[in-house]
Amino acid sequence: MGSGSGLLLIPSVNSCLQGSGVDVSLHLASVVASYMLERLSHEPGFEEKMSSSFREYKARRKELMAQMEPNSIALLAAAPPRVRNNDADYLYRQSSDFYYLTGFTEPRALLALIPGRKQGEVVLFCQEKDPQKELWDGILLGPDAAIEELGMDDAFPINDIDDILPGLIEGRDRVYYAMGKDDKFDDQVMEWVKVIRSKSKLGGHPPGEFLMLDPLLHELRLIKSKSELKLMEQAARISAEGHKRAMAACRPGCREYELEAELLYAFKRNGSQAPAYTSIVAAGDNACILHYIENDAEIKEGDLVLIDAGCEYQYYASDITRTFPASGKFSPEQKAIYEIVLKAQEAAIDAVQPGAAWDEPHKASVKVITQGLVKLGLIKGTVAQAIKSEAYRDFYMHRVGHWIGMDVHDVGDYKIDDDWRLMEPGMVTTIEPGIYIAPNNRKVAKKWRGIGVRIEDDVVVTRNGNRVISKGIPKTVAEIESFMAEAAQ
Ligand SMILES: [Mn+2]
Repeated sequence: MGSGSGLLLIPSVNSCLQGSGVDVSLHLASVVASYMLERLSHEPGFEEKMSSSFREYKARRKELMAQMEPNSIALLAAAPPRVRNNDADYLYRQSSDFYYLTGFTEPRALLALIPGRKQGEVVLFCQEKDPQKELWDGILLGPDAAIEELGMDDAFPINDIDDILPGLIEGRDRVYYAMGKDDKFDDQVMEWVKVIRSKSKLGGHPPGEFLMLDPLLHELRLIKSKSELKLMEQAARISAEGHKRAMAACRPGCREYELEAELLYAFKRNGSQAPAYTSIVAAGDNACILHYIENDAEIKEGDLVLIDAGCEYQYYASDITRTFPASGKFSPEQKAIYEIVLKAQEAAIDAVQPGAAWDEPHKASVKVITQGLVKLGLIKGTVAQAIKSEAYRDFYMHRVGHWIGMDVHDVGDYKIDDDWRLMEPGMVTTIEPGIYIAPNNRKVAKKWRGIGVRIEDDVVVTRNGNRVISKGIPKTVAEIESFMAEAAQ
């Protein structure tokens, strides 16, 4: 990095351009970009942060390559941009797998990992520098800088890929890629293989085996490093802020989307790029619809409001649910159901332990929920019978949680062969039991109908037990009621 204050850069370069006749705005774009980089580089910890993440991506590629079969190549494509309507795209988001191995956020790129290749094992194809395109769409890294800044052994323009990649595949026995996920990419890989095949009479050697890349890569992603956990903690902190804002802003008579706006404000305001998934803000009966996302109903006095929302922060997700009374005070029935779900969540969190089977937290939640519902008379018979007959499923129809990481429903198997896998330090799971009493459930007294409660937190498996990273949001009945009373003043 250059020395001195970045602020001085702009006037001096501007004066150089005077009378040169070149497109000033174009130059200005790249000047501003280097100015931003210059400024960032003076922030404390920048160099260290850059080099430590650089090392981490490199270590991940090494680890993956070490697990690949001999004489193989792995191909990973960047996520394609997606059209929303006409010529407007959805906000671009890099594929988690691709980002995990590169830290590279541009579309139209492909990573090839070729263990043992003497001229370089890690090869990137990406968009070339293009001043005209960059003026419209932003700065591109380009192959030359990719070698330096991403630690690639080699990099080529993506437009040359059809000429170069078949040569890299040729002679390799096996190709790893994400088969069957993207038709276009599947076709593309086969096109490259065809090119090699067409030359086979001349001694070309096409690969004989195609393997899923996912199992190897996703096992790596399942165990989070310290720096990944830091990002997940930051995502959870921001989401917690959003949940508190929404809870504090809730008044009977307002609309669900007004609370969603509070969440989104907190996310963006704190540097999150986007929600990790579409937020659920469900009042009253809507809370019994598991994936309710309309978020446009009026919130009424006496409703419970269920909010399931979490932001993504630097490619890491959070996923948090809180349920609270619109008026700030639980009715006796709402409170009774809420207390059961809370107890179930506590039991399930306690069951998150290294060496415990993935199913243990779910079983713990089923037990507490069934006990509670039997006690309230919502389920008939004994607890043991009701667990066996799965009577609880009328009220609790989903599992207690899922892996969370770069994807909100993160990668990684839940079973190994036919057995639930054992939890290990560095795995992160949500714990989110719920009870939903359908508004039209005629088997229960009317006063219970339409109550929907879910409580969800993000939990890390540690060496000695677990750690909840979604902290600081009111959760007990007393905490919620006093928080809302205070906010109402
Ligand atoms: Mn979840």
